[in-house]
Amino acid sequence: MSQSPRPRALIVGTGFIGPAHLEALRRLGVPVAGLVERDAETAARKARELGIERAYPSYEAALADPAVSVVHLAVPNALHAPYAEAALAAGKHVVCEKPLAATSAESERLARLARASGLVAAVNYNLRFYPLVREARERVARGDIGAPFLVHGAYLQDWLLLDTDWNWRLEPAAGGELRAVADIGTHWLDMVAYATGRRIEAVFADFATMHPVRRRPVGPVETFTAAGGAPASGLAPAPVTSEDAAVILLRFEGGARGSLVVSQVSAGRKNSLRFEIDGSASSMAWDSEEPNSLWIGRRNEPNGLLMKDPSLLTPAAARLSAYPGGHQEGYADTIARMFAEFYRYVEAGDFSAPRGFPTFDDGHAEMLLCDALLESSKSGAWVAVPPVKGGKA
Ligand code: SOE
Repeated sequence: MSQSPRPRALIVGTGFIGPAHLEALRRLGVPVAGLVERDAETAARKARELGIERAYPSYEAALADPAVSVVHLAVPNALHAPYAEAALAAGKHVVCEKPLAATSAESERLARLARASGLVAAVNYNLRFYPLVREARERVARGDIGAPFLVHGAYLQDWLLLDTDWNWRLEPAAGGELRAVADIGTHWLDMVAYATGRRIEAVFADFATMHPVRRRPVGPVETFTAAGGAPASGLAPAPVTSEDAAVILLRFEGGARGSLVVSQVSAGRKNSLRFEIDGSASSMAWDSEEPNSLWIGRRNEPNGLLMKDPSLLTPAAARLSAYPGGHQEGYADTIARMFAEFYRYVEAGDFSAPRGFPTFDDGHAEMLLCDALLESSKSGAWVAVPPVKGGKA
């Protein structure tokens, strides 16, 4: 019996995260049709470096190729909406980096278009795919911790600590009006809503910009590049309007309260996402820099530390562990697991089935949260977060 060919992927953008998409696709055996970069020359160079067969001269040329069936968008945030819309219009499935769009008006439109398209559209909140994050979700759902009381934690980085640190994310035209909150805060918010199974209904936010004026290198800088002194091209003063950090209070559906500190200026915290969920029966805590253990807090018995070992996990979490216990899995594995779920779904072909990956609706939900956070930071008051209207995109 002949099998239908596997869907072929297109990678758009090869900065920090595009190569991570490529690595995950290769690990899953998904064929990559080619890549698109900001210009034909860069595309040809990157294709050579990454061992990709084809460099398309433009995004339009790639979308016109019937060999491409899934578009991976790893481009600056401002391009997500126009590029995702063009991909859907060309009949391609989409995996878009987060945040889904630069504004909630754009993400609302994308979610609507995705729903109407009959295609499959995902937003890469890959961190949900850590086995022990899934384990936390399963344990909350089966009642292990009782009623969630408190959800608290932080997402801290230090790669924008110095006033000479620069990246496109600092430019509202490329990154959007919000920065630390949209870039990493939404990962945390998505993760805890997913882990608790509870929507965030209201927020109170205090945003801070530690460097209102930075010294910007003349020329582009990749994400996570350390300053290491002035570049040969020189530095120019540049005003910054987006937040370096935020302190946030949360109210979850069902009554749980929460708090979150987001920062891209916390020395020594390279990429530290931590959360704790305290329930009426027990607590759980997880840290992305030690992702293969889940702390379990108990009142009348010794506390526990659950190591990632598929033989000890719930079936849903065990399925996300590619290796046996003691074999460390991390960030890159979450992307592979997320794409595995996405491509399994695309290949199964029943698009009315529930989707086990974050959809454009989930991406839009994060944009509505960002709006509420921004409004609260301006008004100094609690702001309600509206639910996503419609269905599952
Ligand atoms: C930069 O802050 C960044 O690369 C984010 O854009 C990613 O989503 C996060 O995983 C790591 O940090």
